[in-house]
Amino acid sequence: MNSTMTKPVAAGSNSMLAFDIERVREDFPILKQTVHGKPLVYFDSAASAQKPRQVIEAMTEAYETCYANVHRGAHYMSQKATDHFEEGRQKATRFLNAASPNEIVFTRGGTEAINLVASSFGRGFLKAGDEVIISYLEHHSNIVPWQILRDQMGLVLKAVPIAEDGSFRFDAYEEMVGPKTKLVAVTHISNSLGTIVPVEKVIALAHAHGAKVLLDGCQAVPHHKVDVQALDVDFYAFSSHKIYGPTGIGVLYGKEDLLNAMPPYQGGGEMIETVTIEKSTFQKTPHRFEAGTPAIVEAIGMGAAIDYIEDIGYEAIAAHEAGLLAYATEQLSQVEGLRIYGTAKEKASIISFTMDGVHAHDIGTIVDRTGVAIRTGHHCAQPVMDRFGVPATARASFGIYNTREEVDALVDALGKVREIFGL
Ligand code: C6P
Repeated sequence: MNSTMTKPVAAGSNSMLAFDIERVREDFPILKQTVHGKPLVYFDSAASAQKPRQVIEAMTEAYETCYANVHRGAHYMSQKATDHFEEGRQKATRFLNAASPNEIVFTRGGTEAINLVASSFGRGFLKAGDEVIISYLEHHSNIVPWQILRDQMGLVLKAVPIAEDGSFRFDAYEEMVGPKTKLVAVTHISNSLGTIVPVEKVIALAHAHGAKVLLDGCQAVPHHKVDVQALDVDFYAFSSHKIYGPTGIGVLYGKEDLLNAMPPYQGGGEMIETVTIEKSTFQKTPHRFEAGTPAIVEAIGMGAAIDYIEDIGYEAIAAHEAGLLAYATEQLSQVEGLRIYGTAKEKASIISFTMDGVHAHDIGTIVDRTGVAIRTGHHCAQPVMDRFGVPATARASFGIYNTREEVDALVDALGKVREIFGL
């Protein structure tokens, strides 16, 4: 271990006095594992991030001390569980700087949050001939729901192309958006290339045409502070498991008036005011959209993950990850025959690459034998692969616990790939 691992790499006003990578790594028990006899190097945080002890302990404690169903029982334990569950919503409110907890709808994850908007806003506010704009950078979760809705309702679906460096073609978007545009649904940061989309400009232009905006923030919130009020965005979706929290829960942020005007998404317990056999009336947001028993302990765990990120501070996280990305880009660029996809000036925490003469899956398998975990394939973003004419890439994605030494381990492993393939 050399000195760069122990040196504080950043200090921010809200952050720990100094960002201490060793201390951060201590929080993640899984990082002590060895894989194939080698220390685990986890470069797959975009697929799902590892969990700090603080999250694991908060969830264990919830099961051991305050578990019951929420919003249902008059008994002590149900009220205690409800308080902790709703505290998770308060934390998510603070996390996104939403105006009210009523704007935070718990979902199963980012995918369900987007489907909720497609289904509910779509049925409530769109009609045949209306236009929805997405982009070629999208994860399948922000493509397929709109295709389904298009086919059901006769909508027109348009997609903003990607430039050669992987950036969002704002010039093309300017041409595309118009009076028929009713919704712009784009990613905040691309999960396959790391491109940061200029969402402020995207939102301003959409609003100038009277269109609403949904941002898919799944790949953004692990890395950047998001302020939904400053953005003036209408909907924002993210998953807990990518911010060091548990799976099975995510958030749909929506402006309160808009959510209250939207029809329910699913019917069931807890989302109603009254039910007779003839008809039902519905609660206001957020309960209107939360039918059935929710992910109770997961909401508590997500709250702990939010606390964890905020304790470290986004300033420190961004500085650490930017340093890592720059270092990894420089080191990987020196590997012969390696091509990086997505070189936009504004990008975060992802390096997607191919190697001449080697399939991405072979890269993944060989580096795994050295303990390095990366994702290979289309990353649920096939239109991005098509844009660059490749079936798959290898993707290294970075989180708060990664180090430059781990990048060196990846570079060594790629040397082995070249050796095995006789390159
Ligand atoms: N991307 C990746 O390896 P869910 O699966 O609902 O938690 O999140 C879906 C999703 C939506 N949008 C973006 C930008 C995403 O990155 C993801 C999840 C993971 O890149 C798993 S496919």
